[in-house]
Amino acid sequence: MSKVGVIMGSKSDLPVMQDAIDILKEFDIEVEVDIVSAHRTPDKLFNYGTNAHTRGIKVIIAGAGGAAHLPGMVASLSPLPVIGVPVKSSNSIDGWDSVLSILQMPGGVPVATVALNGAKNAGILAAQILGSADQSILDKILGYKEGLKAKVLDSAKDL
Ligand code: RP5
Repeated sequence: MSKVGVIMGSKSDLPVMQDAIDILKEFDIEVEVDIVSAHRTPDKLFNYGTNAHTRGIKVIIAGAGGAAHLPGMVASLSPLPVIGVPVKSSNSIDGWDSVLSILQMPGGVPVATVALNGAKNAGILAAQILGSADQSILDKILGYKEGLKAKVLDSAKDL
């Protein structure tokens, strides 16, 4: 079964990254969660980046804050698509540090960067990537979009 790897630089990122885990579980997608710090556990980062694709992970979601090098470094090591989540950590300069560290990747090493604290969208994007080759996941995405539409239409009924 296809898995999504969700990693974050610190356990302090978990309250934000939980949104990705929750939405993936809503789509019945298996999630492997780990803490991998680019700066504090560089060996673990290297092992994760070079091996994730060998154990059924198809997409990696990497969240980090501050000097957020985790998504980019994982992307440098892994052949898998990497989605980066800039986390607004407590000592951040309004989150711009996280956003720019993840966004401005050099040519050849893409990271699909979502909004600041946008872990939910990261989870949906990962599901969509898996869904492009898996009809049952694609059907769940279609259902999810129908739900979004219904909410908006319902909200307009009692204006
Ligand atoms: C980054 O530094 C982490 O991703 C986190 O967002 C931030 C703060 O980490 P802690 O000091 O809370 O462990 O590496």
